[in-house]
Amino acid sequence: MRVDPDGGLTVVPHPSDPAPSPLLGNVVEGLRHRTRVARPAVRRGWLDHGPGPTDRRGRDGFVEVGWDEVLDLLAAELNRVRTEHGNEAIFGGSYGWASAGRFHHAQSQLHRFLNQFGGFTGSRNSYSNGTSVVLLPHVVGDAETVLRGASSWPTIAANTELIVAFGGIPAKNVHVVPGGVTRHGTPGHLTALAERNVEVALVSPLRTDLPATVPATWYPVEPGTDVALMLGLAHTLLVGGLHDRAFLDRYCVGFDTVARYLVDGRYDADWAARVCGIPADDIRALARRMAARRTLVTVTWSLQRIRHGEQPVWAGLLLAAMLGQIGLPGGGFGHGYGSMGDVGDNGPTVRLPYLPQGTNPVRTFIPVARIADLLLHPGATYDYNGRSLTYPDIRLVYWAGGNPFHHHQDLARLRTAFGRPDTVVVHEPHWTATARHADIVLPTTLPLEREDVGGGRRDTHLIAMHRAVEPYGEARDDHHILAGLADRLGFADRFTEGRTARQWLEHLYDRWRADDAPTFADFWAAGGHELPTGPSDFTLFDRFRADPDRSPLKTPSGRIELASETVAGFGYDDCPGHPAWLEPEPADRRYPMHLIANQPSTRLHSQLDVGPVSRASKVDGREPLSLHPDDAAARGIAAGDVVRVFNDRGACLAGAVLTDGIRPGVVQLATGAWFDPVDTPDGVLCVHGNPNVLTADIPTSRLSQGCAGQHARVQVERYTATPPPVTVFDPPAGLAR
Ligand SMILES: Nc1nc2c(c(=O)[nH]1)N[C@H]1C(S)=C(S)[C@@H](COP(=O)(O)OP(=O)(O)OC[C@H]3O[C@@H](n4cnc5c(=O)[nH]c(N)nc54)[C@H](O)[C@@H]3O)O[C@H]1N2
Ligand SMILES: Nc1nc2c(c(=O)[nH]1)N[C@H]1C(S)=C(S)[C@@H](COP(=O)(O)OP(=O)(O)OC[C@H]3O[C@@H](n4cnc5c(=O)[nH]c(N)nc54)[C@H](O)[C@@H]3O)O[C@H]1N2
Ligand SMILES: [Mo]
Repeated sequence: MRVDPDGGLTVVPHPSDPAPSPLLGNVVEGLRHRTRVARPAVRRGWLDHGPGPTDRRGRDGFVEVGWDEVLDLLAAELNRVRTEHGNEAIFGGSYGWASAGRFHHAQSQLHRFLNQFGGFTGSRNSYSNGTSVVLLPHVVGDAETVLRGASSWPTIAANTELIVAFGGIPAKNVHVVPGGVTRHGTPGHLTALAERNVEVALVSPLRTDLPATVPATWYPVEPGTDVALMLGLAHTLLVGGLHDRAFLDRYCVGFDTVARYLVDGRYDADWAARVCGIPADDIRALARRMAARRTLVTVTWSLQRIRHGEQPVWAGLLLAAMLGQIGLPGGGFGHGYGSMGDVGDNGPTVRLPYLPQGTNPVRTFIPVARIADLLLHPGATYDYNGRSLTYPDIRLVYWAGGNPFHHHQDLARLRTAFGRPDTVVVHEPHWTATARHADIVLPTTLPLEREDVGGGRRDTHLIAMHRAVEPYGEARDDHHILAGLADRLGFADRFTEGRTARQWLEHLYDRWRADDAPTFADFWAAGGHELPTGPSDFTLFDRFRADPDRSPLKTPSGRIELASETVAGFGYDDCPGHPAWLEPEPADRRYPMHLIANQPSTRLHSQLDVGPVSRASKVDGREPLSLHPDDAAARGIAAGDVVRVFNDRGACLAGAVLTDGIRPGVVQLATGAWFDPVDTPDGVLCVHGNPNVLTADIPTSRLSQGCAGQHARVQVERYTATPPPVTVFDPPAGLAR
């Protein structure tokens, strides 16, 4: 970031970054946009009537109040809830991506605060890969083996002959890593694939899920049917004797169970073709190519973010095991190439400084995507990974650094759920939909308004994040806000340990610093520190391959479990004991189109949707919906038209973009347009284009209870009435002082 002579700001990429992220273009305008929260604000109904369930959240006006007053009110309310209902009644999971920076990480700050306050009901896993991290321990012992144990991009470029990429390798996603990326390496690695003529089988309804420069065959699969394709490939390998029996015997258990399933169920290429829409001859030919080459089977995280999302991951591992190349350079199985910038990256692996959070005295948690069920069904029991859990009775919801009205499914249902607690508290820099559904909104700074130490997973540098501008309005750092509350609640000394924010940075840095790293003062003055390089490839599967008896996996058998007695023992019909074809959401004649709600290419989730890069992608101010020209013609839709996308759960408006790079019958609407709801007789209408009004709030399965938000069944029509204006890029109406 550079401050220009006229006081303007310019984003200057790191000098060593070969491919700066286009998302940086949203930062400067987002910083001073009129949707910034300037002062603490309290919902009028909460001020007038006090805490309690209400359907007014998201509909009432707000009253601005001073910091002292709002912190007094909030401290008293925290005390009331703790005294009357216990700490378990506070939900502080607070899932979300907040912003870069190791100290001012909002969720870490909130968890430290709530732990010291006596604890809170938390959440586990992520929306990103919350299904895989529950499944994979049963199959390969731990999730890290797969998520961080695969070949690096240079190893792939040097060894791999064929990548079978389920979900593709979408270049739009690789600029992003939690905590940040100094050097964006993956775009260059993708170019290297093209130069080395690595062949890619792109399995996706969208042609854009692989850069056009990489040589590819496109298999435009029907959404949600990858498992059928995988089983058809596996069946072809099996009956053709193309599978590696020696590998399966030595390194896996359960193959016979799966083989019987494939044969008895006649899951052959002809069956697969009927389900997934790829011709049977193409499936058989692809299976033969896979067996003849050094082949990497990859599955993006999106494929586990659907109903029965465990299955594509398990079936992908099955395919790779049958090829016998797991643990060979550039072969085997990968998960998340193209989902996140650090997957396949070969940067350092050093630990980064972090804020100690202490421990949570409350053991109660939810799998993260069960937030609406938690609020709606206190006392209800449900299954999770072999356990039976009970939802506690939540009275206070505290969110800092996330946007559930971005990330959760079925937003009309979430609205109802947010009506249930007594009090909802949100720390936010912007008037997001979540802030608008809160009782108490506390304005927080953005990273450019404070000092921090930055670094992401496998990052090459630790960055001294200097302050570039003064905080907006009366915004305060999350840490400062929580310190003020801790002071009122009597534990400020424990929370701050007597340090200023700057002293915390120095303290965390010194605790982290190895002997050869510069002193904090030198690090701060230099603006950063290049981290020592780590191993370029992980060796978890290599070691297992070298000697499975001496380096067994952490599964019950020590082997790859292609069938798991543990999972079978849970008795879940929606996640049996081996990879299986389970019907997706049943087709509904009223909603014939498949919606793909994937990550946006022009922003990070909902963040900085007000910025120019994000806005430039909109069609007349509404989120673009991609559809095939044939589907458009059948509906009288022309490019640029406002369309209504709807199902039984709700509706949204979007702007039509026509492309033949999408499978007919499929439409694509990225996540992240700020939710802009209008109440209509038919239910909620988001006039801006947020797909989560359409997605179902269902778990992937009883095993992992993961997020299944990637898909929905919808209908699309031309919107002929005068479309209501998008108002969410203005501060909320009825904001009074
Ligand atoms: N339909 C559908 N839904 C999905 C997905 C999908 O594929 N389809 N994907 C899911 C996935 S993988 C994810 S990870 C989630 C992402 O969901 P989130 O992580 O909740 O989304 P963000 O928009 O990144 O929300 C971060 C919020 O933190 C705020 N913020 C930024 N900096 C600070 C700070 O310093 N302090 C505080 N207090 N706040 C700050 C931002 O303004 C923003 O509102 O979405 C999920 N939702
Ligand atoms: N620019 C940008 N990059 C991001 C993010 C962002 O918000 N913006 N978010 C980051 C985060 S938190 C995460 S978790 C990752 C998520 O990484 P992913 O979950 O992998 O990303 P998505 O873009 O949701 O999905 C990838 C592709 O899967 C394809 N797909 C969807 N359904 C199917 C299907 O049934 N079959 C097949 N074969 N393909 C399908 C879609 O066409 C989609 O483009 O992205 C990260 N990167
Ligand atoms: Mo994510």
